[in-house]
Amino acid sequence: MGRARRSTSDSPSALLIGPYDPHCGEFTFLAPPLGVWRLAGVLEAAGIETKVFDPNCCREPPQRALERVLLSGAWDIVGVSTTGMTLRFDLELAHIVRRVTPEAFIVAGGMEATFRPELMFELGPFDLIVLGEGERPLLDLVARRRAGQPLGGIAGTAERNKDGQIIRIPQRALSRDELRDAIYSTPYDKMPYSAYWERLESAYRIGALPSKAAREAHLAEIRSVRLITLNYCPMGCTFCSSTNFLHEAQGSVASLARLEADECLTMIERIVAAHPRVRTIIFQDDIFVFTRDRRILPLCDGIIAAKRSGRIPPNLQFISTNRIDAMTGPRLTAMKRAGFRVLGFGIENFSPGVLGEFNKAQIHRHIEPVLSTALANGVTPFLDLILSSPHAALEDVCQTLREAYRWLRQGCEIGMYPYVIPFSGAMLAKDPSLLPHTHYARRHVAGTDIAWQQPVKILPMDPDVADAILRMERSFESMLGPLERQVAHLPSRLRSLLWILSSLPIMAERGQYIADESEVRGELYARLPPLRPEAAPLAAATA
Ligand code: B12
Ligand code: SF4
Repeated sequence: MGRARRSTSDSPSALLIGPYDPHCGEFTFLAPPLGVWRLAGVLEAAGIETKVFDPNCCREPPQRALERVLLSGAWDIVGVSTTGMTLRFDLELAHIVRRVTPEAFIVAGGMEATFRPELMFELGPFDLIVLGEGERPLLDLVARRRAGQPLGGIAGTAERNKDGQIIRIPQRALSRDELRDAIYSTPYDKMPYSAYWERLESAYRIGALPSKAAREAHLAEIRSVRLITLNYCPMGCTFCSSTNFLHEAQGSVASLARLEADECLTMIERIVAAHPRVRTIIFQDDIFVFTRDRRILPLCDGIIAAKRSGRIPPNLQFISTNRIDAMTGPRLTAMKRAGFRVLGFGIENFSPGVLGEFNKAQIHRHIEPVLSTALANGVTPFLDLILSSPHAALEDVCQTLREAYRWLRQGCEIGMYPYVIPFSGAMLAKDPSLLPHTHYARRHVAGTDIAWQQPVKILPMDPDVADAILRMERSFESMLGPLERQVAHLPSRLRSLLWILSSLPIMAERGQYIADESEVRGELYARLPPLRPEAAPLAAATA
């Protein structure tokens, strides 16, 4: 494997760098990177001085801030977190680490590193790649450095031998107790949520919102803290990478593990103590409620009791992502009473055929009744949709657009994506029959001459459907650009209306009616946040 240096001291120190997205906030809310913070907590608990560098929350350009941090200490290990979406930026930071501290032992971890260790060695200056959960491999790595032992052969890593071959050493997933201990170690008191909230509040220009109610609603959205209580989701959707993450690292099927109801409550109380201004806790589990779930009702009862006894604020709210086929009337009622105000559902598509292709045909019959019951209970469903699949027909796309519009008008929030993104590790990304329909983008790592072709879209095989989707995307982007210059922030519901608006003429040309154009525009204008004073007439952007 690469360099094997000796530890610089008996109490080694680690610097962990979160995934870097210079455009963050564009799609979703900003938040401290949970993965590296959890690792930092675990390392600190083992007596290893650890610093998290969060490139998305710096006062100066992150590149300069990183240089400063690198020069401020003697780091035994520098860890770089990677995701597919952020890879080119993560690599930029990794190369800065190598340039500024040539002797550093640099490790890559996270989603992309786990699925593509060979790509990491090819594009990055890494000494070692960590596969899957970083806790055990990092502790082992530090212990060996302390003891001056060789760093090869650590379970949960991929290394390059002298011949340049990549050797993967699998590790088993954290057991339930190990996962609980890792979650308990997450240093919420050190995570700079307030700094994020302040940035978001000024980005949303909260003070300028017209009514107190509107301000409160936005604050509840912004002042949120993320908690993850599960190790992975076993649903096996074909477009999803995270469902395969632990299997990839273990080399076999990993066991499911999650916190019990009382352990969730312990974490909620800790978060409230660390961040008393928090309004919403977002359970960031891939899936929070399972079909045969024995946790949700006791958890709701526990939350209600904790609110009554003053252990947590009575107005604390919750958001979670759930299986729609796991939702029942009693569960929805209990969740509403406990303060769950938004429930995310990965609906993906309203066509049974496309759902079958995504390996989630079984959810179809639950969509209508669950969404209706949730809305009737005063809970807002947030639907994630993928408008097309590789085998989608035009009618599938149109059905999804029509249904999305119907549910949006009934009060659902919607996030829409036009096609499947071929995330490394997802089943669809590995399907050779889809390669001719996969589009690539040339990615360049700033500050280096490194570039590669990254897969970015899998388009429908039907050329007419692919053409419609691509034209919709161009039209969406041409409307989005000017709008984003005019309004402070464009939430998902508005983006979804823009997708629907952009589809209307393109589908009309194909004889498909989606919705009335003036009505869609009306819905869009009614939901728009305040315009910037210098804004040009809005209609120009969406005309
Ligand atoms: C929370 C979350 C978010 C939050 C992020 C909040 C935050 N800053 O923490 C928000 C809502 C902002 C978000 C947004 C998006 N997300 Co997201 N998100 C997640 C989710 C559900 C959980 C991530 C998490 O916190 N996991 C828990 C921690 C503990 O795990 P972890 O980060 O993986 O870290 C562990 C290991 O990976 C490893 N590790 C990680 N880093 C490092 C570094 C080193 C050095 C080492 C040794 C180890 C190591 O050790 C950690 C502890 O065991 C994942 C799904 C998942 N289950 O992971 C998707 C996921 C990461 N998101 C995904 C996507 C696609 C997005 C969006 C693009 C969605 C969109 N279209 O808008 C955006 C992109 C945002 C951006 N700017 O990059 C994809 C990424 C796919 C890929 N292969 O890249 C995922 C995997 C879901 C999926 N399969 O589709 N997301
Ligand atoms: S339900 Fe969500 S997290 Fe689970 S496999 Fe499907 S997309 Fe992935």
